[in-house]
Amino acid sequence: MEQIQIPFSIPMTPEAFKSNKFGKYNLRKLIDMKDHYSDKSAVEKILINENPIVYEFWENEYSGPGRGLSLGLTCIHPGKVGKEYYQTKGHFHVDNKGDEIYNVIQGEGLLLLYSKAGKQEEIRMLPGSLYYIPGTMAHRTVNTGISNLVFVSIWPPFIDHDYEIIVKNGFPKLVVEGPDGAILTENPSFNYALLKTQT
Ligand code: PAN
Ligand code: ZN
Repeated sequence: MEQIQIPFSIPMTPEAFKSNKFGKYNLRKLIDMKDHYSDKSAVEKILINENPIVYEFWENEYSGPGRGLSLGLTCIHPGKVGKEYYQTKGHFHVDNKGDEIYNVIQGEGLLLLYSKAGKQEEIRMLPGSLYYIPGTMAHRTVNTGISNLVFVSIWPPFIDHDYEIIVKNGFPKLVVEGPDGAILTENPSFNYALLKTQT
């Protein structure tokens, strides 16, 4: 990929990242996400007629001299699979290395976090707020609103993402539609014991 000249500036919008071909583009449609929803029959039902975009993100890995920073932008579309809201796959940073910062630009959502040591947290995401994610905690974002959830992320370069344990085990909490909006429920398939075998 072409090295971006620094210094630079770019508007924090999906349109700007798209039109500037800024970073590597990743598209996640429902078919790619089918193992990440607990209601498998709801997934299959939607896929009979369509394969909607769940989220897209751009990643610009710094590869210049010295100690740079990588950055990206994520746009999660609004929507639900059964009662579960559209969400990212979520991942650990390999070797627990590399903290990360998210800055919400638009929309509303929830940031789900947990560590292999048993710590877990769920934080509301609102425009204008910044979120510090320790490298030890898996993180997933969920769009609980009716418009796109857009956020910028910044991380030290070349962090590898581990998605495998999340596919097997999910997150401790599910985010589902309640009578007055999003609520958190326990994920019945989540098993901390499975994590003990991981480093
Ligand atoms: C983010 C995520 C992005 C997409 O840039 O990679 O929001 O989520 P998934 O990677 O879980 O599909 C980040 O946390 N980078 O480290
Ligand atoms: Zn991350």
